[in-house]
Amino acid sequence: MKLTQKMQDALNHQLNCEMMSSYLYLGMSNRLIELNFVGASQWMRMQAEEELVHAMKLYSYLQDRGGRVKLANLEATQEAGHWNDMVSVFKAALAHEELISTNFYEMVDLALAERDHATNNLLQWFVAEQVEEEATLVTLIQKLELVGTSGPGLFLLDQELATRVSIVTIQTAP
Ligand code: OFO
Repeated sequence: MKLTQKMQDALNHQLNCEMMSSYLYLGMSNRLIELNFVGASQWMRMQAEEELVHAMKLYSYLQDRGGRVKLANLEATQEAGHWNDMVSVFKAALAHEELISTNFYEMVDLALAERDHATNNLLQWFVAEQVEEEATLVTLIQKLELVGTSGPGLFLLDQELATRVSIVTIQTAP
């Protein structure tokens, strides 16, 4: 069964949203370095890498189903300068993930309406992933609110965030 044009458009839109998520988190990672949170910056960089994996899942799926991949331009985030502390960065990330979750719910509605069970199956992986991503961010924000502006507390939390490892190996060395 071929993908409908509507479903192809939705998958391409989401593929580009995942690329944009990666770009957004890379900008956040950079901002966290400017704020001297090396661990949180590392955590966010790993998140940026993970979003690329999500994008590639959609990319491969479109190709596997005989669809046409359409890549869009990426826009740099305008808000970087407004994130003046760690908690506002993570709150912005949570707000972004909530939007992404809404996208997936709408795509599931479309897949069910079209009786496209293969796409629905793929989307269920993303729906579960979104639950995990939102829960992780909510927990982090709760910890940050608990710590407040305490220097030693923020230092320890930053160290904890530094332990996140990559799920992909992106070679940056020559
Ligand atoms: Fe791809 O999970 Fe975040 O956006």
